[in-house]
Amino acid sequence: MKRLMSVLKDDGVEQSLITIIRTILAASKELSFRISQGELSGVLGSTLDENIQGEQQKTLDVIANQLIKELLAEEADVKSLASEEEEHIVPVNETGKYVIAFDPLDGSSNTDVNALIGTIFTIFPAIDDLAADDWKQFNREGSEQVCAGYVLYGPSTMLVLSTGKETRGYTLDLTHGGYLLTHPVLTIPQMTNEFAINMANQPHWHLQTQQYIQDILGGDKTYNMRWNAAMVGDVHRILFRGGIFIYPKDRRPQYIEGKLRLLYEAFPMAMLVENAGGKAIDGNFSILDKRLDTLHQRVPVILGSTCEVELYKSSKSND
Ligand code: FDP
Repeated sequence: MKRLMSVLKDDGVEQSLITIIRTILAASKELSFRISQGELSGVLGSTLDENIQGEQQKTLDVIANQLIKELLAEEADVKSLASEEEEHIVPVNETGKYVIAFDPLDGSSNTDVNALIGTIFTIFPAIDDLAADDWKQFNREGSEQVCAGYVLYGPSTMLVLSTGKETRGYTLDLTHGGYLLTHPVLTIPQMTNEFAINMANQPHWHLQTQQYIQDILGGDKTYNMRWNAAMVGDVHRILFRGGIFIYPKDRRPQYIEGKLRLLYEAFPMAMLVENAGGKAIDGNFSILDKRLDTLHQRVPVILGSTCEVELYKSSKSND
């Protein structure tokens, strides 16, 4: 089995980008170890603080953020960082070639129940004539990403990564401590009978989502519902088995633009899904064509098997 580094070299990824990916993964290995120790590691539970999104922070959110930030801050080729857990962007190095955004711990509500959680990240080329502390470093379109990936801390730790070509899957080999290529090309099956949505939000949905769910449940095909409460877990299943993941906007004031964050959740997942032959939209438009307007901007996310995403898109949306 090939090691990650030789796959990246064969894919023609430039050395400075490889070094940054390696650094993120060094943090992921440390996190994987601590998470696997569960209660014994002393990293579970909540802090008494809230993050910038007004959500209660878990101890692991804070540790993961600190670890990734500190390791990346030592890299000469990193210009700026953005994180779900940081209100503002973090300037690193004026001459850095890349800017990186990450969700240090996706699916926080799963940490205390020993269920799926992950780290999501995205990398853009830095803009030379903007300072490292200028948030416009991230005022970008999804299609400008040069690398997107996530690490899933599950029964095994897996990395799913794309540097512009195929979306590939790697498994952390605990015997030598490196990621090995176990899934050279991930291709999302087009036909599916699985959907992932938080059905408890149904009373608040707009017509498009109501219509789509009503149509598939009332149609000839039998569907199954799956919900991990962690986007990484749901997207991972879809990359392997097909299906559709929906986190729509709804009528509640705090969900007017959905729940998920465009920069460090929707952009990277959209790149991984589209490079695996699937589709990712906000209901009408491609997520990769969207431009980030504010650092922690939210967006509705509908992604997965192309046919199913197209079906959602064509559902009535006149409200
Ligand atoms: P979490 O808040 O636990 O970090 O990132 C947002 C997210 O998890 C997604 O990973 C997940 O899909 C979603 O929120 C879960 O939302 P619900 O609370 O509606 O289940």
